[in-house]
Amino acid sequence: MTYNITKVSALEILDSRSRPTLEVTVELRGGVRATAGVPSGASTGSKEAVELRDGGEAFGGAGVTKARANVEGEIRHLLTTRSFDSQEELDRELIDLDGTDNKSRLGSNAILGTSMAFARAAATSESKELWQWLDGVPGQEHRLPVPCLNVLNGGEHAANPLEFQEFMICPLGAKGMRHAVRAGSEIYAKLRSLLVAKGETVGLGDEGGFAPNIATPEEALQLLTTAITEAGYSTGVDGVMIALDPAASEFYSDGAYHVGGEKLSSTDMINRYEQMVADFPIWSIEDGVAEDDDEGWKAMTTAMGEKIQLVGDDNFCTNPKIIARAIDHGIANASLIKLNQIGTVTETLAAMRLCQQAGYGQMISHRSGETPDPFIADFAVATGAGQMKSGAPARGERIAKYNRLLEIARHGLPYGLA
Ligand code: 2PG
Ligand code: MG
Repeated sequence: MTYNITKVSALEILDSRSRPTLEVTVELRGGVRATAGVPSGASTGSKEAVELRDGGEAFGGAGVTKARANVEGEIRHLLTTRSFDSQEELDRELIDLDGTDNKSRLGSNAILGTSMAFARAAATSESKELWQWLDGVPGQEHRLPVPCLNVLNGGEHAANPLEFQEFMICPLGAKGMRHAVRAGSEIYAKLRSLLVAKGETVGLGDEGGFAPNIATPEEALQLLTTAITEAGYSTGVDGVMIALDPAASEFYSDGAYHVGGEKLSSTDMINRYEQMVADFPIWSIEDGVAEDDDEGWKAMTTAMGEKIQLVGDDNFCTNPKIIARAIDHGIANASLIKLNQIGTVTETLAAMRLCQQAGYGQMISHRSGETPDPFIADFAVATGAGQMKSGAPARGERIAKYNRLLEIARHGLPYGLA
């Protein structure tokens, strides 16, 4: 198949946190046109591909008009003056055009928006669903992911005292997508009524989860476990489990973890997690220790890696080179997968293939700043990752992804972790 691109444009739009982001549109010869929205994070890893922001007065410096100009300048010129045979060819050309290691010249936002919009346009031009068109991961069949629903928010995503960023419920044992979403929604509603009964606020964090005035992770875990059982679900791999993303880099300073007023060493922190796993139905912990605490990562993997999933996010940045090194060093046993951390569809797939070969799990992820674009839902199905986090079962930009999975589920694909 050869793709001829006739038009490329970009627009500065707002993300779900009211910060500017890019929307890119690609049109193919024949008139098929597709658009993609670029996500953006708050608790970012230091080695993520670089979003180009304008600086200056407008939007507190967060504008993306320079990135927009790059799409409508150099990128448009590249895309409309030759043809492409594949996503990979297009992405490689974009990477070469940028010429830096971290996409800082043209901007990862400009490059990713183009990469995603092309994928969608190409799929549409062949009358395929995006998940059917996208390349996958050899050894992983098309499948519907377990939704990991972030129902309690803290850290950088909320103004409450809770240091841990995300408390997710994961219906591992659901019969299918519809049951999983229903469980998520019912537990979310139960959690809300438990908070109201305690006289807590039910204001929401950036990812749509509640952000009550809770001080310790254990209190949050207790609440969540109560919500699961009172909503009528069992805990366990046949029922609903909990996943955490403490995003520990954000509460790590001066060589210590600052949690609920306490100062913990790496070893203390890991012991604390082991106690949490003993007391609560936790099956996955992401970024349990800080991005640059390599010794902590190794110790945590040795202590807990046989029992639960340990996901690298801030330390991995969906970067195949970094993940390869981590695998060699026995760090984590799964990777978070965020397209905008690395900046093209092709490199994201490369990161996942590497994980698959090493027996590492892959959790597809949204960002705290999102648009209604459900791209990651299709991407999760295409790659057979088996798990995807997209925030709470509330707020338009979060449910766009879950609702898209409900749509895809009508094709009768298998559900859950492989
Ligand atoms: C994370 C993400 C998404 P952010 O840490 O995993 O939940 O947060 O997009 O703010 O980096
Ligand atoms: Mg994270």
